[in-house]
Amino acid sequence: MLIKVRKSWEIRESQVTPESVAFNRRGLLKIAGAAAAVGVLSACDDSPAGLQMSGASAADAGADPTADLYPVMRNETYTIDRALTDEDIVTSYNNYYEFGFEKNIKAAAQRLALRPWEIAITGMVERETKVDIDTLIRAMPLEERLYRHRCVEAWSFTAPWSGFPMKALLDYAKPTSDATYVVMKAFHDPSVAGGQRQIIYPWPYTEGVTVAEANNELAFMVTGAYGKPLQKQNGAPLRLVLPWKYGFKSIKGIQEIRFTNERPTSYWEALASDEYGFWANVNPAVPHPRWSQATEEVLGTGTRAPTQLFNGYGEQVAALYANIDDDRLYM
Ligand SMILES: Nc1nc2c(c(=O)[nH]1)N[C@H]1C(S)=C(S)[C@@H](COP(=O)(O)O)O[C@H]1N2
Ligand SMILES: [Mo]
Repeated sequence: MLIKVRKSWEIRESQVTPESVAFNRRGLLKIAGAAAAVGVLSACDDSPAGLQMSGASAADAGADPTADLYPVMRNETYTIDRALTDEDIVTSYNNYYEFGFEKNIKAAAQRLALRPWEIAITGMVERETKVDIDTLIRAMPLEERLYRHRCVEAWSFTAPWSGFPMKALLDYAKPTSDATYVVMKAFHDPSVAGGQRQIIYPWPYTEGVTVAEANNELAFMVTGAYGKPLQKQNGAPLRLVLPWKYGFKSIKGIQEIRFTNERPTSYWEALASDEYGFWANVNPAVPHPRWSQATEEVLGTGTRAPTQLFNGYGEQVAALYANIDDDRLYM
């Protein structure tokens, strides 16, 4: 579906996702006067997504070069008290705004070529470098973890992710002692990602965490899911997963990892800082300005469940925030 630029009184929340509603209201209306005058602005002019399959590059038509690594050993420390969500749901109900503002971006995402793919390690590190994704994945200690995922839009799922602790990435990257934040940037290629042709969005998608959060045992760099290499719509070849934070922190399609001592402004924060903050820790007691966070729709079950503080991971992460004086830890 196209996202139309409506006058603010014409926007109906049921037609778009909450995150894109925020965008329409807070960002787009302010700065897209010219586009609005023309009438329609498409968030994804690749839609309907299914028409774009043939655009996939020959470069990655073959098998994933890391396929032999999967399945990886499960780390039983990270299990969950809920049933795993069906793979079909997790791989076809996605947020990936580069490819559109609806949940059905799976087909459009197939245009992204996954090889060659380099990860740039930049900023406050012993030595800035670029590493080929296959070299990096093969150098990392891969394992499987079962994690809950909680989107800020109040839906959730449980998935078996494969990947490596973010701490292992920091050991590899060797940040200097001055670095206090890790900033990650996604790929930027408007020729394959229709959403990125809307230049008023703050592309590339950017996210960041403190170095202390990155070193927390739960912070996980994901390269696979359901015992296979990660699919494009889930953020292949490399994404972050931070299970105690709202899902928008878990950036997909990473190409740059930058170490800095300045707190970054993330994508959603740039669009609507009064709705999406830097910390974004899950808390059922702190409502989003436009909806409650008390419960969540558990995908595939037809039921809602109570949301838990830190998405149930308080034991591992609460200490990170004990001495932080910021009343916006939970948005
Ligand atoms: N690059 C990028 N990463 C992203 C997003 C995005 O739009 N672009 N959406 C985020 C949001 S809002 C969520 S809920 C999760 C969804 O991950 P999934 O589609 O694998 O479930 O990805 C996050 N990572
Ligand atoms: Mo999300």
